[in-house]
Amino acid sequence: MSIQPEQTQQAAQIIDKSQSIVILTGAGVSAESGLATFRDPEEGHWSKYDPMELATIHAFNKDPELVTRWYHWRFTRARDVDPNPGHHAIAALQKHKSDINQSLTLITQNVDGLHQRAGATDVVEIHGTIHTWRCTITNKETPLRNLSFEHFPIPSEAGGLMRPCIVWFGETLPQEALERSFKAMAECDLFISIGTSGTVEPAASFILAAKENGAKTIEINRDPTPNTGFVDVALLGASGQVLPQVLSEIRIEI
Ligand code: BV8
Repeated sequence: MSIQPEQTQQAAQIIDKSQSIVILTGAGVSAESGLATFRDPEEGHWSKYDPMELATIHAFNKDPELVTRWYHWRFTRARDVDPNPGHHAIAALQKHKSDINQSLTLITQNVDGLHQRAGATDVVEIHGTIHTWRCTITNKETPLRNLSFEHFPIPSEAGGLMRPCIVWFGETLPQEALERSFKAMAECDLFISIGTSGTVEPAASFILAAKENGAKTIEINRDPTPNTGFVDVALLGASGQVLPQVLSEIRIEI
């Protein structure tokens, strides 16, 4: 089902008029960079593992070598790909809104760091980041680029192990990220959900909270989600193609 031009124009007009925007992104935004999403099948060696099983403290405690290898592989993938036009469009919109003294808060469920590499700033990483790891005993954090992968799992100086600073299923989200998210949602007049299946809580409920606070809602996603039926505008397509089209309607160049 292709997107009608009037839908793109309607989304562009809402974005142009909005003074305080929240964008929530998920793995779909990084798909056109070549990174697998959570619910699309992964090719190759890792296809036999379920991310929902591996992204848990239980899996790490049971087989720290396997989980460390999985995250090392995901880190090398994220390091070796580039942001796509969808990331650049979001960064360009954030800069445009900032230049005219309006606000755009970018909240991402992704841990790949591609938004920042595309120029986005103050990104709220509600599920943490793959680029920083911490000691399981002292919680001392170290950038992954400073760690050596001679051994899997990675021993820490304190005699524990290093784990990624990522929020695993069953773990609570970083307090500061949650506070920034709830404040932005309470104040926004537009909430845009991009590239997420809307299945992981509490992020999946953010769009509802914003809508209940009176914000307009836009979804840009390749497939329908549980939110598609109630958003003001649903653009079904690839974010790397749709976002530049929407921004070109309001003359924002990427
Ligand atoms: C919490 C880091 C409080 C890991 C992630 C039982 C016990 C404990 C908790 C729960 C429980 N039951 C339920 C829960 C809550 C649980 C949850 O929601 N589970 C779900 C699965 C039912 N949540 C939690 O555990 C959270 N913590 O609740 O703490 C607590 C604590 C204890 C007890 C109770 C409560 C923590 C959740 C965070 C987990 N960590 N990531 C890692 O990255 O390795 S979540 C993980 O899923 C990623 O962050 C990912 O981003 C996120 C959501 O997935 P999506 O991003 O949406 O990706 P997905 O593949 O699903 O969809 C991609 C979409 O893109 C698709 O719709 C596709 O159509 C679209 N797409 C594809 N290509 C494109 C595209 N769109 C546009 N353009 C394209 N080109």
